[in-house]
Amino acid sequence: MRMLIIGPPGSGKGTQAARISDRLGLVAISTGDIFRDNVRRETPLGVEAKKYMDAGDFVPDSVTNSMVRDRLAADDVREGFLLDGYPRTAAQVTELDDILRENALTLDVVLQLTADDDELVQRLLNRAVQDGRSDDNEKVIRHRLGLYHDQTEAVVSQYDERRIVTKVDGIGPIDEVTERVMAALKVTS
Ligand code: B4P
Repeated sequence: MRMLIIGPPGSGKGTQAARISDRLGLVAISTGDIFRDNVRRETPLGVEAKKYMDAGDFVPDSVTNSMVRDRLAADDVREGFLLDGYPRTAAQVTELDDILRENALTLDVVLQLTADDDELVQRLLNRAVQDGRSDDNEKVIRHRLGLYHDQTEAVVSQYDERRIVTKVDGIGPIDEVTERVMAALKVTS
């Protein structure tokens, strides 16, 4: 299966992506995780990305697209992948279409996780206490949510027109959300 997981910050993308990739044996690729790993290692990509991430802005498409292009050219994704956090802009959708066409791959499912803004802010403020992520403070969280509504919802609409979106309610205990995801993907345990 080749799938995307899309949702607002805090909706459980990273949380559920780890569980889905475990259960289905898919290679999970999170652009946020790749950026954070580069920030930690202080690579040139990390130094560039950190400026945007700390402000809650999208890392520029030029940087993000080439990173994803390289990753999707690797052999381990040919049998299936779960892309988490990409695409987030209309331009990234176009780029992903090109990358998949060049690698003779198609997309099967776009999983959309939903949750309301107040719940999302609360979850991310909790994560700030637990993990100390530099982009989890209320001002930056609200900015990230605004970007999701302004730009990434349009991405979901594009995939909706292709009839490949499966919507799952992300509210509730994490295990319950996982079961909803598996049911929506028609995977039996
Ligand atoms: P991401 O790493 O994608 O960060 P995120 O949107 O906050 O989601 P994440 O996956 O981490 O959180 P989750 O919902 O699982 O991106 C970070 C930054 O990287 C972006 O702001 C941007 O700057 C940059 N970036 C990434 N991709 C990019 C792209 N394509 N283009 C440009 N820039 C890009 O979980 C959140 C919290 O909620 C966790 O603490 C979790 O424990 C909790 N939680 C999850 N499910 C829950 C549940 N059911 N109930 C209660 N709590 C729950």
